[in-house]
Amino acid sequence: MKMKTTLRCIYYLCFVSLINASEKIQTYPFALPPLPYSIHSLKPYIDSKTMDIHYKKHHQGYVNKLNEAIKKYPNLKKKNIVELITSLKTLPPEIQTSIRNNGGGHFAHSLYWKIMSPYGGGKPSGYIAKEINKNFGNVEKFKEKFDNKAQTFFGSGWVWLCTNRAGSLKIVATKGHDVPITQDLFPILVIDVWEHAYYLKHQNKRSDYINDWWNIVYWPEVEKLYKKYTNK
Ligand code: MN3
Repeated sequence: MKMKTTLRCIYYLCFVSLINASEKIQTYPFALPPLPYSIHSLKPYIDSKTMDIHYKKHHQGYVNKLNEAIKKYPNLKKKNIVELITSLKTLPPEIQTSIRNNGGGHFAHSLYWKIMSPYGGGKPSGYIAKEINKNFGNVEKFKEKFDNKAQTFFGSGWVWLCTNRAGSLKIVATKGHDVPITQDLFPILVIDVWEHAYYLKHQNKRSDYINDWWNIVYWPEVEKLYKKYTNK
């Protein structure tokens, strides 16, 4: 039993350090990650106003509330975002919901900004393309499956492409700000399907937003994350 617990601890520490290796380690007070492009540069696929409100109001709001929740707990101030959201059940009960929603929101949005770029779009290549072909048949079939999940997802949430350590890919949808990060599931691509991500430009037409979004998906970043998590 003790051996099992020890092994689990080692596994968890490896998992956290693997995540840390690819995420800039940040602890309290959390801050908005700098955008790797201007708020205007994802046009025409995402308009400036949507970017501005989404990044500076929505994401900033989650960051503020996350900091507010942690403020009174000195022992949590040393924990990074992955440690916080993967140890929810061990946190003080009164802040679990806030960390789940605002911490999850901070993690999800940080990845969302990172995997988009004005230089994005086109077809994936290299390891990630090979793995997409292996898991889904080809890129078109993968996109079809991903699109379908994103289009049919009811309400507010996220659709993710995740890898396990062995490099197998999986499309996962989560509600609200839940994040599919576990000891063997690492997110490498994500689309925000909350209405605030597209309503100003695309109104109720989520499928138009998804079609536009593929033009700004920055595959080199997706592949970079894939390689780090799978050690390729
Ligand atoms: Mn959002």
